[in-house]
Amino acid sequence: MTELAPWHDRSKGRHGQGNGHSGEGQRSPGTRLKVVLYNPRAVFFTMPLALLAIGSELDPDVYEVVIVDGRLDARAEETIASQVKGALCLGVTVLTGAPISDALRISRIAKSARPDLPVIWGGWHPSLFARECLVEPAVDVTVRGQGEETFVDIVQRLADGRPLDDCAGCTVRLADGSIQENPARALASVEKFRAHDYGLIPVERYFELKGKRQLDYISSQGCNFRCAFCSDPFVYGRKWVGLEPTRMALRLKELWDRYHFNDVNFQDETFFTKRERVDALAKRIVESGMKITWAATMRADQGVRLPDEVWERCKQSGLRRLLVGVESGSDEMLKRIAKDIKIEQVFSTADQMLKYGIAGHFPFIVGFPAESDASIQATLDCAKKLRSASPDFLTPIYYFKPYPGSALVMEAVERGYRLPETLDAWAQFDYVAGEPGPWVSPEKFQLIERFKFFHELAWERASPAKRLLQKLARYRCNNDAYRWPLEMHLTRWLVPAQKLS
Ligand code: B12
Ligand code: SF4
Repeated sequence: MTELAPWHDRSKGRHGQGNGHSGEGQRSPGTRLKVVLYNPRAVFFTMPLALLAIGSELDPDVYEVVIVDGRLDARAEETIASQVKGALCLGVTVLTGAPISDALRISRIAKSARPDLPVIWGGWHPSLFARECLVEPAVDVTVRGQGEETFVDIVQRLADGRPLDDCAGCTVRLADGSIQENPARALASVEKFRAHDYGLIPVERYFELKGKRQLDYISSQGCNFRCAFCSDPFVYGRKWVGLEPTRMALRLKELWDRYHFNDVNFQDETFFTKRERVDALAKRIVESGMKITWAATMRADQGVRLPDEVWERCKQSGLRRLLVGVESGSDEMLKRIAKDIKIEQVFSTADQMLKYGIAGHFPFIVGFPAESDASIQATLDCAKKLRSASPDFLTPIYYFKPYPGSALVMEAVERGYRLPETLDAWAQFDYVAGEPGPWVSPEKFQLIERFKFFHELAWERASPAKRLLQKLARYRCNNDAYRWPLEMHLTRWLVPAQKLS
């Protein structure tokens, strides 16, 4: 850095009081202070809810929030370089994997346009690697976990020229170049926060890119569970906070009147954590007269405990699809990964979904460290049983990848597994595609890939042209006969696989 920014040191005064700051980003009477936020490029067009959350929390009378989304703006570099002129700071949301390289690129561009600009990273990767992200000179501050209060605090301090070295919830590079991790900030109730201001983003553009009028909405943060492959317990400490249902239904109705969406995708980790909340929300949606469908996440144990009248009300209010993480078809493996569900609960929940005509997404993971062949086979059998129960039940199978911050990864690291060590290496880390970890043999990998292909084809709603192929696929699946997969090679040659991350 060419100049040490004022937030580094407590002894420096407010802007304009001889702190060496360039003066850009200060507020003159009648003008608002600009805060620029960036969402890195990604494959899907989910609305940038993290940026909506932190941007909406800033007082609109004082701050002008500009959200730039790399997925919407083909010239994001130029937009950022020009937007950061006169801005108070740049905030970037960062997921582990490919989004890191775009986040790095944009942060570096911003810094070269404005060397004095504070650049703040938040989101899942900085929450897991707060210190490591600060090795990058273009990043000045990282925010850990829930961001609303910490971001408001940071922005106000920057506006006042106050230092960040006692700002809870963030990690900062100090004036002497050392990195200081400030104490964590307690998880606040999401009810305290302002309603998300969708006016900060071009909602119609997201509808267009998604190809449907689907609103993304977040109704809670965190999760009470402890799955050993997931980073949520690490980031949110097994705590959960959710919006109160009556107010949420009113907010949704206001948004419906404004944007005329016909579907809501609740992006919560565990939407069904409090069944009374979901029940009340479903009732309010029905009473509001909104004509919508909705999709959300549910754990299999929650589905089993959900009374029939709540299933009924959810369906009536538009519930169309549930994502139920199964992870493994082996009860023994489920125990090992601390999923705290049983396979029989998955099937009971699936039965309820069939009964109420609700589609399902049941993701699985194979190739956990030292997973046995029998355990993998149990997963394939379970996926087959679910998938063949309905063409509306999808059973994607992913390979275990070491998600940072999870208990399984810490275990693997203790046993010698090496995680990427630099931000650039993390950026290369592909969670979804690519080779499985060292825990799946090449033969197993081949079998699983073939299984995935035939099993998907066997039970989909096939067009008449595909019926013959489908019959053949069913024969293969029913007999576990996956040798000489000519149909697979031919199809993949004609239709290359979609990129997922
Ligand atoms: C939508 C979503 C996506 C979208 C992202 C769209 C976008 N905006 O670019 C897409 C589909 C692209 C995606 C991709 C992936 N995702 Co995803 N995704 C989600 C999901 C469901 C919702 C995210 C969200 O908007 N949350 C709502 C906001 C309000 O919460 P938040 O993001 O946590 O933000 C808060 C704080 O983190 C913080 N914060 C966040 N950003 C910033 C920035 C600043 C400046 C500050 C100050 C604070 C701050 O403040 C916010 C408010 O409190 C989450 C689960 C969840 N419920 O969070 C998973 C989740 C984030 N994804 C995850 C994973 C694993 C993936 C994938 C690997 C694919 C997969 N298997 O799902 C890829 C990885 C990315 C890649 N390599 O491409 C993991 C986390 C992984 C990680 N370490 O980054 C999560 C937590 C799911 C899980 N439990 O496993 N994902
Ligand atoms: S996998 Fe789902 S239920 Fe398990 S800890 Fe993560 S968010 Fe919670």
